[in-house]
Amino acid sequence: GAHYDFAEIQNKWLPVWDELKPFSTADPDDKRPRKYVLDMFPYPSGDLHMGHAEAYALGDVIARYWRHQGFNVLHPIGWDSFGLPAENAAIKRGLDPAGWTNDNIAQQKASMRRYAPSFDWDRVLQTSDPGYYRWNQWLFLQLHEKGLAYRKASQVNWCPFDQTVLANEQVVNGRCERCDNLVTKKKLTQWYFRITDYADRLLDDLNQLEGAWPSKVLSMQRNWIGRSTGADVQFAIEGRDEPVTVYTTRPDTLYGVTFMVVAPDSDLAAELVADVRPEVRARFDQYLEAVRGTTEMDRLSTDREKTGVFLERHAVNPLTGERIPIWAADYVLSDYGHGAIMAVPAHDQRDLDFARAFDLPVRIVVDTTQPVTGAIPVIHTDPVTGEPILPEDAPLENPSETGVALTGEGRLINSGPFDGLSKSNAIRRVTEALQGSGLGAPAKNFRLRDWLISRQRYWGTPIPIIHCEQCGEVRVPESELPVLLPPAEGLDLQPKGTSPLGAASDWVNVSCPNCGGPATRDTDTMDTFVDSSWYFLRFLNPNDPTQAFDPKEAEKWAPVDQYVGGVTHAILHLLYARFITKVLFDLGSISFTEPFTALLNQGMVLMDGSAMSKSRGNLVKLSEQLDEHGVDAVRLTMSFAGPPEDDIDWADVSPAGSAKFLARAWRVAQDVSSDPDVVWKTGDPALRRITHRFLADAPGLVEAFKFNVVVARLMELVNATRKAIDGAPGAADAAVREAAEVTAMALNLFAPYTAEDMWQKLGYEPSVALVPWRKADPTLLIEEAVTAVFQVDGKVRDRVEVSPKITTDELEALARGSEAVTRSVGDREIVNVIVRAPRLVNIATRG
Ligand code: ANZ
Ligand code: ZN
Repeated sequence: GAHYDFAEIQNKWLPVWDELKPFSTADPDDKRPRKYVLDMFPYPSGDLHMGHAEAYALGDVIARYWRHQGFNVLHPIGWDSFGLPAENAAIKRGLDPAGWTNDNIAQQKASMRRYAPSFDWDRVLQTSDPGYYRWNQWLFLQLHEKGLAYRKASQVNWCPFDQTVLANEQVVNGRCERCDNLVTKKKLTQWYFRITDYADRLLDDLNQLEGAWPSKVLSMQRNWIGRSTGADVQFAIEGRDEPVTVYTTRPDTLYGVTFMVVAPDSDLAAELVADVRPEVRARFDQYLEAVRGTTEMDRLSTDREKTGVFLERHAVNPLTGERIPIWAADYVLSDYGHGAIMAVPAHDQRDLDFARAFDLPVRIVVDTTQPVTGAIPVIHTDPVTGEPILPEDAPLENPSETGVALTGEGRLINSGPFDGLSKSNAIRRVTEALQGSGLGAPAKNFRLRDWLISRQRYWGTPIPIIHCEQCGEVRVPESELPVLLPPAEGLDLQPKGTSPLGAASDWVNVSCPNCGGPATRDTDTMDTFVDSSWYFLRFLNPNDPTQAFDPKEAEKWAPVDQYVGGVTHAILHLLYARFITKVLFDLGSISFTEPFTALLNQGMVLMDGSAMSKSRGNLVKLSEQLDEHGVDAVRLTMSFAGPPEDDIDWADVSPAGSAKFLARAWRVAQDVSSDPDVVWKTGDPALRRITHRFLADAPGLVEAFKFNVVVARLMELVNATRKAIDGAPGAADAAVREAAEVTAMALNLFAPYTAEDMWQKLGYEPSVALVPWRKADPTLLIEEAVTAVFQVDGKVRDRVEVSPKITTDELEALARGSEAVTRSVGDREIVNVIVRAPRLVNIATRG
């Protein structure tokens, strides 16, 4: 048409691309170097929304960019289609989760095709497909064989609303991540993956990602893994044969221990109260009851009032032989360290709060006013005179009075042979002393827990284990995979704490693969984070029925060069994918240890400053935006709104403005000479300089994710081209054509439909997406400069390169600022300054 009609352009090019498959990665003989650009795959929980639109627009800028740079770019898409959202929605509507899921996938797929990210549509996968989840089962078997998948009975996080177990990661501020109800505890036998075996590597390998992953994500991962180093120390217990081991990060404070605390919900506490006085026992039981209903967050909180029960039992300090009381208190957790601590109220805030609440002694063993070698002592100043108080004069304040524990550096006191040592030396020496007498050893602990992977829900991968009375846990032979989910029909999917699969008796009852005797299938399904922990490898051969992934293809494509997705997955998903990658490395299946070489977290799309939601009534529907403004305008708006990491407030951006710009760019192509064989060199140099500056700068800007700046520069280029068309040198000039071609090529990053249409108007075949990035001509990048001469009393004192457009004032300021000029003037008086911009300044002096 003669005017820009986005709908017409979309309808024209979509079938052409379907036919042409410009983003196919099927050719095994493709000689281009490779890049793997991956967007986090979506849950099919409804149609695509604005958040998807942002993520897929930004990821596509990167994928398209690398193609222009001559790379064979793998940019696949799939669906994370198992899990609670599908199941809950299916229950609510009385539908089969499979059918509901597939309908949503079909809808999302249609929307995605129209939205036109440069996906390779021949590599689609969905995790609820047996062809996919059988490899989850395969992976499970590998972990089981290595002892990395195991069952244990333990207190688990339990969501009473979803009636399901939650991983620690899915508990946010004591509430269920999905439904926001308070999480409680329940004792259940569950499947775990032994991710804690990999804690050190998961932590240490983060260093490799420094600079390539957002630093915020790196520190969230580090905190989550939470490595702490210290010592295990053994305390003898009166009336008990075995000592109790405690974990401490401060063995240097051992002389300051005044009591011991055990977690009320630990096995140790249960044993210690087994034969105490009935009154104590009763008090303890009552306390335990209350503790059971308290969240971990509250238990660890420092501002909560301390509670506890004295057990009327005693421990013995291994170094001093001192007898100390044993208490049970909820600020000690049963599943960290050994579930028991040595309490040092003078130097630990929670111990101090507890000691003050129950009137227990406080003994200072580190003088925190003493300077330590290597550390700069804090100089206190007298509040009245302002005079410095020398360190040795600073008062050592008593924590039992101030309520503030002394946690800083210092030197040991009241610690027998260790007196005078600095904290760090003392930590080493006390640990050595304990080790020498067999009463302790260096130790470390992690905040990270093993990954709880079993769920008592229907819509997930069945765990490929058969329970046999004779043989115990038996792995389903690989040849019998997949263990198919039984049909949902006839099963009650309502959550009730046991898996709905248990009711599928034909499915559950099998003969043992080992002895042939009667046996039953495990009825739990896997956490969907298992599905997404390795999906990036399945894209390499998504339809291969013989293996999870082809190691040769992994060698070619993996790891992922650029991963793009929301910061909501900064801990869980990324940690699990990193773990499974290391397991696969150890199995010899892949040769790399980190799955995602670089990571970009896009911000959120907000509306009027807050997250969009149906309940808030501020939902902006993507489909309506696409109908109103067109795909390209919405995509361009996502890139132009600001740095990709920042949130976009849809109330503050203008897709209409984007559409206007696209029309303007499109009309440039329309107005340009139809002869593609012009000689660039003959073009107008001023316009060519703008074009080539853009060509030179854009790659660095894209690689630094400054997409908004690239768009702004593109707007500048289009404006300059329009000026050249409407005035001098006119539409027929070669520079105009060159600028239009560069615009079409670069616009492909942000607005592929418009770009393709422009490309055709300029006389070329599709697809513009495969055009090599035009080389910037270096001779056009040099800004012209002239040499200005600075004289003092007629003698040349300095020369500087300046712009030919420099103003008189600017040039004079430069001259007065010149060091050579200032030196030459000395302390004589300046009586006259003559400026002839851009070439000369003469300063006349007297005196
Ligand atoms: C004595 C001590 C003195 C401690 C002192 C600290 C300061 P991170 O860094 O998190 O590993 N602790 C050990 N096990 C615990 C548990 N199950 N529940 C609650 N607290 C526990 O913290 C380790 C420190 O937390 C340990 O070092 C212990 O207190 C406490 F001036 O031992 B410390
Ligand atoms: Zn058996």
